[in-house]
Amino acid sequence: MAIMHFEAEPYPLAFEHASTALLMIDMQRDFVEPGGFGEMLGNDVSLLRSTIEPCQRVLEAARQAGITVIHTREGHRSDLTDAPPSKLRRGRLEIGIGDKGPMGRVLVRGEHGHDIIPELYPLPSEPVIDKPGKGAFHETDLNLILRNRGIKTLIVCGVTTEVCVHTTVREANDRGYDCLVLEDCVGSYFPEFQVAALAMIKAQGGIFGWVSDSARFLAALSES
Ligand code: C5J
Repeated sequence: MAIMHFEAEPYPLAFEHASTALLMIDMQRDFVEPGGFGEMLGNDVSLLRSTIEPCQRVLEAARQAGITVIHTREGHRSDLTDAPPSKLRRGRLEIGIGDKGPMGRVLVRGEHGHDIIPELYPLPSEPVIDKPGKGAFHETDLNLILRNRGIKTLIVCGVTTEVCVHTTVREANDRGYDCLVLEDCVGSYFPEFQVAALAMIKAQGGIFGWVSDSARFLAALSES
């Protein structure tokens, strides 16, 4: 198949369908939906919800184009044995990881709030990576799946930009993947972090990767 290009900053990124994967990071109810854990902590979830529609368009286009789609969820075993004590203590929260929250036990696998929002729900054929950390490579089989499929380029969407998206992009970068982050498909509760996190990725000639948007992603796919 021909080599195509995504228009992006700091410069266009070459890609082939077969070696490209869409990574949808942590689009979970507890982070994104009103009434979830994120909102309970005082965050404005509308800043994250603005990503849903562009993510839907990107997800649909990737599926149509036959691009590998992989979803991630941050969360833990119900006995919390995979949660570092430091993570459980962090924040000194009254209701934190493993406690009964507004949508079930917070960030525990199998709970309502832990699952992916219906608008972006994975197809049965799409791998879902359950990750105990912020980065999607940490203590998961994501790298194995990507290598087995011959993936070299990652299109990255999801939440939150400066936490799980950034950590994953940095991990991917060190493992030799090219990452393209779609700026309207990643969201932060903190507008200033959104701006800074995206700037960091494309700075210094693309030190962690490339930044583009859903319109340019869709345009590149429609030309291919
Ligand atoms: C956070 C995430 N923010 N998915 N998780 O704790 O970014």
